[in-house]
Formats: sequence, C-alpha cells, structure tokens
Amino acid sequence: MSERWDIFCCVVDNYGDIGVTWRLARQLVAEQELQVRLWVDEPAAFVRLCPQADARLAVQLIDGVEICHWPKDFPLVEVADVVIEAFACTLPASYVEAMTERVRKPLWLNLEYLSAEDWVAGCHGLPSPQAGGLQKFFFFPGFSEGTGGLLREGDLLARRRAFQADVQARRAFLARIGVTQAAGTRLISLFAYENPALAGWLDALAADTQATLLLVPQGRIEGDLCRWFGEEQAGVWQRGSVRAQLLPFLSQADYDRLLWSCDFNAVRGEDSFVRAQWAGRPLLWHIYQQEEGAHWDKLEAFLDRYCAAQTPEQASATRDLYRAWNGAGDMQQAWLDWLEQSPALTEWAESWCQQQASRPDLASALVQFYRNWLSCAA
Ligand code: TRH
Repeated sequence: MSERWDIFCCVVDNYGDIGVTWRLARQLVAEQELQVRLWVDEPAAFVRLCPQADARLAVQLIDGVEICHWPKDFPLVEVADVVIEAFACTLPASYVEAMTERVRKPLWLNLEYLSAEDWVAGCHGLPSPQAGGLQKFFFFPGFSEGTGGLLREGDLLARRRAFQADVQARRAFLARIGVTQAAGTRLISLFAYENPALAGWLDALAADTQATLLLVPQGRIEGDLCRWFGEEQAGVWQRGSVRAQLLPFLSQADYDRLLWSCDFNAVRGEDSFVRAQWAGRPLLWHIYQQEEGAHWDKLEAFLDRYCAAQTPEQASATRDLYRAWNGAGDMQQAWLDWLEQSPALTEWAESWCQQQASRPDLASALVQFYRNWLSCAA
C-alpha cells in the first residue's frame, strides 16, 4: 500500500498556484507511485489548465490524481501521511484537528513560492511548532544547493529535445494550434501581465529586417496589444515586420510544446517561468508585482544567478532587457542590445537548463524530505 499525500491549493488569482500543484500531484503519482489527492477551491481555474476535467464534479480521477473540490464546509476525510499546504493556504480547521488526533502524526509541509534569493537555503526545511503537538515544515523551491529545487519530470528534457529535433512534430503541433510559420520568421511566445513596456518591444520588432510572429495565449496582455496594433482581424494583428496571433489558452502539455517551439519565450509568474527554462531557449520574465517593490529583490537575485557565468556584455544585455520589461528602462533599446548578443545567449539558455537539471527535482526532494523525517521520527 503506497503512502497517501494530500495537497491543498487555494487559487488566489492567476494560474500559478493550481499550475504548480497540479504538476506536482501528477509527478508524485507517475514517478513516486504515491496516492495523491489534490484539493482545489476553484475548479474552474483547474479546468483551464486541464480541459478534460469537469468543474462540477466533487471528485474525479485524472492522470491517477484524485482531484477533489475543496468546499467551504470541509467533509470529514481520512488524514493523509503527508499534507502539503501550497503557498501558505490555510488548511480546513477540521482537517487540522483530525491531524492532531491521528496516532501517527502526518508530515505537514508548507510549499513556498519560488525565489532565487540567498536567504531561501537558510529557511528551507525549518520546522514551525503548531498547536496540538504538530509541526509544520517550510519547503522552499530554489535554484541552488540547500533548497528544494525546481519541478521537473524525469523524462522532461529527453522529451523536449526529441521534440525540438523533430521538424515534423513541431510543424504538426503548430498546425494543430492554428499556427503557420513562414520561412525565416522568428517565433516568440508572449505570456505576461498588463505591461506598458510592450509598446517599445513592438516598435523594435516592427522595424526589424527579420519578421516576427508573436504567439499570445489569451490573457491579460491583450489590452496592450490592442492599444499598439489597433483593431485585430480574427485574432491576428500585423504592423511592419511584426505579426501577433492570439491563441486559445492551452493545456499545460501543449503550453510546454509552445515553449519548445519558439525561439524566444516571454513568461511570467512562477510555473511558466520555470518551464521556459526547461525549454532551453532564451526567456524573458515578467515577475508578479508585489507591494513595496519586493519583487525587485527577487528579480535581481535571479539575474545574479542566471548571469553569473555570462560575459559582461551578455550579462548587461540580459539584465537591461529584464529590467526594462519589468518597468525600469527602455525596452526598444534593450531589445536591440539583446539581439546583438542573441547567438551566445541562445546557447547560454541550454547550458543554464543543463546546470539546473543536474540538481534533484522538487518532487524527488519532497519524497526524500519525507524519508529523512520518517527515519528521524523512528
Ligand atoms: O498565472 P501566473 O501569473 O501565476 C502567478 C504566479 O504563480 C505568482 O507567483 C503568484 O504569486 C500569482 O500567480 C498569484 O503565472 P504562472 O505561475 O506561470 O502560471 C501559469 C500556469 O498556466 C502555468 O502552469 C502554465 C499554465 N499555462 C497553460 O497551461 N496554458 C497556457 O496557455 C498558458 C499561457 C499557461
């Protein structure tokens, strides 16, 4: 009988919370052979990432994961061996009470947001005493030794490389989502929050000698596209050398394929940011803005790691581009400077991916954490 894990996900806004927990749940089932329940308070958000799900069902089994609606009146259920509260969502009081009553206490983990900051390694794995004799441990994803690592399925990079090496597979995928790439056209995916810096980027792309096709999954950036391009024609805009095409919101698996297919990916938040790194292609991160500018420390911490082994010219092109995209700098100029370094920075994206993939992935690290905890408790 395999161990049972419960993952609790409260959808705050956007798709990062459900995106991360759904990915983690599937991997724990597929690679660690665990029994996993994923409790989601907003099934509609889940359905966008997993279109075969039915938002009306209280319980459904998808890819071996039991997806359970997390209602306000939480039902009486058996407590799992490992309980993950994602991103400090508050567990149902009745469930916590049941945890205290369990003869063998469960391992209680708070899965934190991703940050490249140095302090993360010092806080990863620390316990926090709770009422009823329970302890809660902080589990931090991260980019360095001493953190919980990044979500990465065991076969991900092999699948990605096979796809990128297979011209037919790539073309067939793009055709399936309604995209035709003319020869010599640069392909860029664009997933971002509302962003005033988009106009400067589009100015640069429109004036370029190389054509660009921007692929834009439906979302918050559409208003900025309309402002710069004007009215769309059946989901497509064209101005100068740049064409933009709206895509439906894709399943997570297809979104990965989109990232693998593009020459450059603009991503946001947490999960798409990590997936773009596994794509082995250059990326641009629109970070989720926090109060009092706390996100700037996170952005700079990532840049410090990402640029550490780049030449000064490459590092400054990368930094300027990320800063401009996030509201500090001239995006048009930053893109032109970045383009000058683009061959080397494209190679760098693959090296960075390999470097990160040499460390244990987050799901394996969680299971290892549990094993260590069990042996300490024995
Ligand atoms: O949606 P996000 O902006 O989520 C954010 C972040 O998690 C942020 O850290 C958090 O604080 C905030 O929400 C509340 O971006 P993210 O993290 O990239 O999540 C998007 C998910 O949607 C990811 O799993 C990829 C998936 N996705 C698809 O499945 N299909 C698509 O077409 C697209 C564009 C994304």
